[in-house]
Order: sequence, then structure tokens, then C-alpha cells
Amino acid sequence: MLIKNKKRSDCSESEVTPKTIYLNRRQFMKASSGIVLGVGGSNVFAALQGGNPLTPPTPVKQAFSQIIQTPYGSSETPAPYDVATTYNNFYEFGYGKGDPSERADNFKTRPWTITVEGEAENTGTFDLDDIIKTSALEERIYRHRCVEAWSMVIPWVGVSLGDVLKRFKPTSKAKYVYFETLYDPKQMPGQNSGSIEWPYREGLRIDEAMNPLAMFTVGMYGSILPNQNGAPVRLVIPWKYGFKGIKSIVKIRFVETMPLTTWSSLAPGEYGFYANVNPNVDHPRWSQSQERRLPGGVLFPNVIDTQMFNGYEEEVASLYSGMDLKRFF
Ligand SMILES: Nc1nc2c(c(=O)[nH]1)N[C@H]1C(S)=C(S)[C@@H](COP(=O)(O)O)O[C@H]1N2
Ligand SMILES: [Mo]
Repeated sequence: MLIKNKKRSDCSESEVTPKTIYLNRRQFMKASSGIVLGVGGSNVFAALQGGNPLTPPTPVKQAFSQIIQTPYGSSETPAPYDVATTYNNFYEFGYGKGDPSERADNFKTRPWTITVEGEAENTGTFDLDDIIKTSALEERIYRHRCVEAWSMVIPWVGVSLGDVLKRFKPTSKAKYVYFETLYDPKQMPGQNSGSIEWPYREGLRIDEAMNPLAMFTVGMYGSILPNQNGAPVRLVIPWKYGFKGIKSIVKIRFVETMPLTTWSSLAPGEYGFYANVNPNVDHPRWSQSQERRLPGGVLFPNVIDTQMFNGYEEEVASLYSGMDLKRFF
């Protein structure tokens, strides 16, 4: 982001994949699976193997056994799996879009614990599997909009962030919630260098975190998160720029005042705490009125208009009523 501004024409050839392939898959799922999509080793998943670029490759055992289908994004066309997993921002593994998929293979994501601190009754260190196991996993297809002005549609798997946070019983002093990524330079080579003060930090106002759209995400495309996409758990906040979607979370802290976050501390004039997708507030180095919807390429850059709150205005606009969004960007 700060470092590299990809040109519109920089799309790799692998991003060019016909939409019809994904459409076929969705029709197939509708016809064969009903409401609960059983993918773990089932016939449905097996039938989707065989070179379809929209499904995770082997091992199949990493697919979830039961995912509740939701209406979120059912009319959208998700990006092919290989695009969503090779065009990434995860600076802990390098600044290039291809670095995370090339360097995160051996990243250890189990066992994984999250430490919960601050203004809550139920604090301590919890195993991720214990945190997640009481919730039914949902598939939600969301638009994912990076501040660099590219976007993708991704079928995430996870639970409402609010449902998870409520289990820690935040007190009335918890006005914000702060998150931290793992700090482990041995595993994350990008943490040995660069201008970022590690670990990566993010935060939300507590009412934003409790909004039903905010997602505590453990998978995508029916399967566990690939390491490059933030395994084993990340945030997905679909009405905000992608950098709010902190990856590989190890710490959650409930706090009274607005926490410092990585990008807004590095360049406060460029990246705000709120970071709501807003076509009317330009970034100093690039316009936010449009976006490159991936996959696209040299011949079909696939530029579309950016929507207010990334198209989730109805669900989230009330969080910001009375706020000057040009000032609180
Ligand atoms: N820890 C961490 N989280 C991160 C980032 C990062 O560099 N480190 N990049 C952010 C940015 S800028 C974006 S756009 C998304 C990218 O998610 P994706 O690679 O799954 O598309 O992750 C966000 N979360
Ligand atoms: Mo981003």
C-alpha cells in the first residue's frame, strides 16, 4: 500500500478466468445441497474436484463438514480460488502480491491460541478451536475492496464477530476492540525488515464490531483459510477497506479509547481509523471512485464504480449518522 502502487495493467494472466466456470459450480450446489452444505469428504465436494479452478485443491480433509449457506452475496460471482489465493496483501510474508502464497506454506497455524485482555469479564488465553466450536459456521459471499482500488468477491466461512466477542463479556467501558497479528519473525520473514512496526495492529469501535456483517473468518471457498489469506483466523469487515481485515489474530483487547492501528499510525493523512469504503473521499495518491474488479486483465480491466460502504450502506450507515465522513475517513 504505502510501498507499491500496482498499475491497472499489471494484472497477471492467471487472473483471467471465465465467469461461467463459477456459475456452473453455484448452480450445481443449489441443485444438490439445499440449505446445509456438507462438503467434508462428501460427494458434493468430491464432485467438485477435477481441475475446477474455483475449488480448493487437495487435501480435501481441510474442507469443513458443515457450513450454513446464507443469502449474503448469493447473486455475486466469486473470484476463482487461484486468484484469491495468489494475489494477496500479507506484508509479514513480503510486499509483493505473490509473496504470501510463495512464502507462507510452512506457517504453523495449529495449535493456535488467542489472548483476550482488557475491559471484559471473561479474559484469558483460549484455544481457537474452543472459541469457534460453539458456533455454526456460515458461508457469506462478500465484496472485498482494497484501498489500492482493486476488489474481489470472496465466499468466506466463519461466524459473526459480535457473537464471538460477546462470549468474553465486554464491560460498559469497552468502547473499542483492538486486534493483533502474531509476531514471529522466524516464521514471518517480512517482520525482519521494512518500515512497519510489528505486529500488525487493527481496531474497531465496539458497535462496528457488533454489527452482524463483521465476520470472524476461518475459511474461504468451503475450506480452511490458506495461510496467505490469514490462517487460522482473520477479520472480514466488508464495508471497510481490506486493511481493516487483520490476519492471523493472536490478541483481542477491549479498550476505552481509540487504539493505534498499523496503517493510521504509519500515514495518518492517508489511512484513517474508520477506513469505510467511500467513493467520495479520495486517497491522496489514488481515486476511490472506481475499482478494478478481479479477475481482470490487460484486455478486460473490469473497472467498476465503487459503492458507498462497498454496497453495504443499508446495513451500516446508521453507525455513522451525524459523522463527517470526510474528516473521519
Ligand atoms: N496481518 C496482516 N493483515 C492484513 C494485511 C497485512 O499485511 N498483514 N494486509 C491487509 C490488506 S491491505 C488487505 S487488502 C487484506 C488482503 O486480504 P487477502 O490477501 O485475503 O485478499 O488483508 C489485510 N490484512
Ligand atoms: Mo488492502
